[in-house]
Amino acid sequence: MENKRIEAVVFDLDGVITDTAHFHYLAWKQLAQELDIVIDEAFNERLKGVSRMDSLELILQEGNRQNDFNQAEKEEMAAKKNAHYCEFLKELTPDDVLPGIPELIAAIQEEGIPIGLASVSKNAGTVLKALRLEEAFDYCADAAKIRKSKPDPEIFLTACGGLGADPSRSIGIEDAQAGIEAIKGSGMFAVGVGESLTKTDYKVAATAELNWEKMKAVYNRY
Ligand code: B16
Ligand code: MG
Repeated sequence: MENKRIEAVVFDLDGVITDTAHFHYLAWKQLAQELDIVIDEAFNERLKGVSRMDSLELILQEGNRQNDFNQAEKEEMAAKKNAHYCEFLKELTPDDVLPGIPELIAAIQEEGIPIGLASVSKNAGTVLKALRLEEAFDYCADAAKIRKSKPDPEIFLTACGGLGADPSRSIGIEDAQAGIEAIKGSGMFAVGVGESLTKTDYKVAATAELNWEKMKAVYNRY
């Protein structure tokens, strides 16, 4: 069977390239404690792929404090959380790239397929730098310019646009359900990392199982 053309592969960052979710969690937990709001790791699952301000809203709702603060106070709280988070990022090294990712990137590069990043994190550049992966990405969507959080397809469409790729001939890789919905909404082929994900076109349990040849075989049958 003839291979179908792949015009781009677009990666999510947190949960696919590296596990910064735990740092986000610790930083939010610290802020939540100051507000007398209790959050746990199960709640943190709901924050994956959700922007900083939207995450804050979810946390305030969790503590029934959504009407207690004005916009300026909310921005101050979000900045405080980000300062905690940036402290954790100082610990990040290339050893924190998730298993299987360097091999996958190398295999895609070998075929000359452009690689993009679709992270809603405004710290994505800092994270890629700490992982020494900035060179691997041909285009990173700028989180500051994205108006709608995942599950809206905007960030994946922006990444494909930046790479000059047709979304219907491109692959997106995500670990969050909101991210999978965003990929599908953009018309791309959705690769999911995580057993519990639904609506994926191809799913693996962990990044170590992300095999380029297998992924292409499923894409070709799609
Ligand atoms: P920041 P992704 C997302 O990254 C995280 O999953 C999410 O928990 C976080 O709130 C969001 O980035 C914004 O991050 O506060 O650094 O701008 O999964 O889209 O790579
Ligand atoms: Mg993610």
